[in-house]
Amino acid sequence: MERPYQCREPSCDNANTQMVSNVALGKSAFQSSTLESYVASNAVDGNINGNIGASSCMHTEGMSLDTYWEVDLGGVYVIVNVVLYNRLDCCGDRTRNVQVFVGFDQNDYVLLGYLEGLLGSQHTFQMDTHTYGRWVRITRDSVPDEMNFCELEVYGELLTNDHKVRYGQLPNKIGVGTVLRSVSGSSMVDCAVRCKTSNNCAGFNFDSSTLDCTTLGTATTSDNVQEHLYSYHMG
Ligand SMILES: [Ca+2]
Repeated sequence: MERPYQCREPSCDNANTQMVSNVALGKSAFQSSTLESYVASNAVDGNINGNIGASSCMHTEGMSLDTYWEVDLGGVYVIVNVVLYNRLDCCGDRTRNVQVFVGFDQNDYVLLGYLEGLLGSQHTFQMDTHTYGRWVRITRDSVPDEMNFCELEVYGELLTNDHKVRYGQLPNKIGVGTVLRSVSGSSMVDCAVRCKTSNNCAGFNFDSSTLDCTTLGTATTSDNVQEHLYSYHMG
């Protein structure tokens, strides 16, 4: 299944005709515990059948606030949205207050999606512009119960040089790299702190007219490191 990719970076004016695919399909998945044969990989097997009897749902064991499920996409992707398909034969109310974390690694998770209350049969978590990551983790806020859902799809495409933007123009130096996050309503000091306290941030851009703060960083690709000389640009 493919869906339109909404590219919003300056460097990809012609990219809106591109299609993205489910990059979680068949990837390595893990969960905090497993009930019987309902392993983590059941949620990335391409089958959205919501009946637990179809052996295509994941299921953790035991009541715990620390329950999680996660998938390693195997590379850094531009993530457009995440679609979660619930268990339908019973127990769908366990899938509530769902949190979607995205990270470059398992120590770098950032909460980027949240749905308060019941999920229903399925839900699409739209990611903000400049969402990059390799790992996607599902948890729930304050739900001390077993977790069971039947499929998780991550729509995106592999991060390449085509996604990188030019920024931080200083005399004789132009930085070329990836945007980590872009938030509005910031101050220059807040923007600097945001970068300093963020993993992978190598620089930032603060636009004093729009108050937009953009943090910039390295991507874990095999690109020539010399292309990623970052600089600070006080817009
Ligand atoms: Ca499945």
